[in-house]
Amino acid sequence: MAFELPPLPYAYDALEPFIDTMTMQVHHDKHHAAYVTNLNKALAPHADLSKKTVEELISHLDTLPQDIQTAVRNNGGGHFNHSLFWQMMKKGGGKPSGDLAKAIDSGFGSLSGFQTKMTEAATKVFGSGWAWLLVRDGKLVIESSPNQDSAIMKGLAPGAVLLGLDVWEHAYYLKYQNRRPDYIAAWFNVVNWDFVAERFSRA
Ligand code: MN3
Repeated sequence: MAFELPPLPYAYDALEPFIDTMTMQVHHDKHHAAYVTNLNKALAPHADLSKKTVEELISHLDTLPQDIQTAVRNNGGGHFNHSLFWQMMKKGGGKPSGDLAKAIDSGFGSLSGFQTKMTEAATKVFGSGWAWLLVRDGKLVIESSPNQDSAIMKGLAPGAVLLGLDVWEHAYYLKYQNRRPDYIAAWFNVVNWDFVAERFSRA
């Protein structure tokens, strides 16, 4: 079974004015689609790997045939990250509630303290990459990764990935050009906190 591009869980214009329609179209239909296509291409000669999930593949990169490790890292990582990313956003966003809100307050002082730290991590990514909210050793932590790397490539459980912010230029350049900080500030308006809370409760 080849991997497939999951449909966007809302309309292309749902995140306006924070994330523009054209960016969503190109990001989902072209960039994410290309990760899926290239992942399938890399796996095609390896029928024995066809039953694995993308999480299984990228959690054990060093067990894969050496000639496809880089392709699976980049494109499997891209597929895993973006499949989550679309669900991590929604129109209207909202606020963290319940146990997640408590954990954010105790970990970062407040929601605004969290936003400051997340903004710092996302701003500091040099070139292409992501900022992440993760559960590590039972605590909320903010980290960043280059390219399409994920913490699950280094042993973190997939469910411990709570929230991710894509700071590749393709995620914002059409609307924000070089103003990554403006994109980051806008993105907080569309964070799907219900989705994050649900992942947190299971992590
Ligand atoms: Mn992207």
